[in-house]
Amino acid sequence: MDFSSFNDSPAAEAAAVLRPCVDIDRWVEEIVALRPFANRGELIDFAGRAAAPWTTAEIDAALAHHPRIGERAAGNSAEAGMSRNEQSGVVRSAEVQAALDAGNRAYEEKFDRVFLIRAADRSAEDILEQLQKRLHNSPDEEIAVVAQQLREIAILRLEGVIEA
Ligand code: 2AL
Repeated sequence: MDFSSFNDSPAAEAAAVLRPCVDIDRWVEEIVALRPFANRGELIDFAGRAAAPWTTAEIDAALAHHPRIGERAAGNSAEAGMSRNEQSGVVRSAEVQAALDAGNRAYEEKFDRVFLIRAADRSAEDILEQLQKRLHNSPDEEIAVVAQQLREIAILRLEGVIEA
């Protein structure tokens, strides 16, 4: 959708564009309600600040949509397509894949949620390094990192769906 259509479209249509970026109601609703934005940059800036901080419950609900790193999202929803696209650049050797699998398991055991990282523009080695580092975080430290990663993914997706 182009920027001016996003500004002018009915609320439900604008919300439908935002929701696959991150499925957090408050985020979607705050952005929809603040339209019209003066320009695309203002929309993106506001989207980065909206509904901050997210609650842990909101983050956990949004995370349920994200496949593990190394797993291909199934289906033809907008969200699944975005996820496949983000992970498409993460090329890995069997050795790195095995380490990612073990790291994902350790992470889920410790934090009881899927390890989330902005995959776009990251190598498999970088993701593995971040995963191993984040395993040492306390739950409070880690939820702040997850919120930031979710925000980065949402903004990249938003930049992809709102054309200039
Ligand atoms: C993902 C995903 O689907 N896209 C992305 O950037 N990261 N998943 C994940 N577990 O980090």
